[in-house]
Amino acid sequence: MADVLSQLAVRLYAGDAKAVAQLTLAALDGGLAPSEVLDGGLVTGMDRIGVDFRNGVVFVPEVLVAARAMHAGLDILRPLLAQADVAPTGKVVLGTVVGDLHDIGKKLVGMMLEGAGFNVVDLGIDTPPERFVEAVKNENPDLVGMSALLTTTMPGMKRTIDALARAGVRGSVKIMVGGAPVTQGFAEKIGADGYAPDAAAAAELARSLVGKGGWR
Ligand code: B1M
Repeated sequence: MADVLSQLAVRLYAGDAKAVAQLTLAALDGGLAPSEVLDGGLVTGMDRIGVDFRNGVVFVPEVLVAARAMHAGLDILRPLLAQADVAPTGKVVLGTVVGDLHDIGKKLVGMMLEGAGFNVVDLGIDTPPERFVEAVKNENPDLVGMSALLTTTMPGMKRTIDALARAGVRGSVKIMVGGAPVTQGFAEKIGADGYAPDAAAAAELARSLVGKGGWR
């Protein structure tokens, strides 16, 4: 069975959705628990692609194809995990800030977070502060993630943090920010809890912000 899991991670890395679905079913048929298939196969494969993406070994298209393959496995596991009551790593409300229409990087971050076991609520693009506030109140997440690709929309991150504070919910979430023009210094200046330069680092940061360590 260990062989099926390592095959699963390899085929996920290669973006072979059909094989990932077949191997996920084979692992379950072989008696593995859904959580073992998730951790030992899907998350392991996503971890590898995340690290290689960060190191410039693979690029955006490969990550997108691998994430699609991960979904082929997740679609099979999701109902079984829900039945088994396996707790996710945490819940993240994610969005591109107000005025900003860029979403490729944010989607990658969302996929890596899912790969790290998070339940992701994606608010999409051009997300005003009030939408983040509403989502925090309704979804009760552990984390809020904001993405900005324009220097002109970065102030939307600070406005969102201020709005969360005014609504009395700032203390209930950790806030992480990212996007090409965003820096660690900017994140500190606006009072975010963390900054990540890329999608793999975002998943690693999210895990540490919820107290679940870095990569497994
Ligand atoms: Co726009 N654009 N764009 N654009 N665009 C940039 C960002 C720009 C740098 C191009 C340039 O001039 N060289 C420039 C910004 C300049 C600046 O402000 N410094 C720019 C501009 C000016 C504009 C417009 C104003 C152009 C115009 O209309 N005159 C306009 C603005 C629209 C708006 O948002 N209101 C505009 C529009 C567009 C398109 C719609 C055409 C399209 C977006 C399509 C889409 O996203 N669906 C687009 C694109 C594609 C780009 C470039 C070419 C590529 C962005 C991208 O997807 N990168 C970009 C130039 C460039 O970056 N080379 C550019 C790939 C992606 C994987 O990387 O998004 O950085 P990235 O995400 C990374 C990290 O940043 C990080 O992880 C990701 C994965 O590693 N990350 C996070 C991202 N979010 C994170 C969140 C986290 C943690 C990490 O925690 C929550």
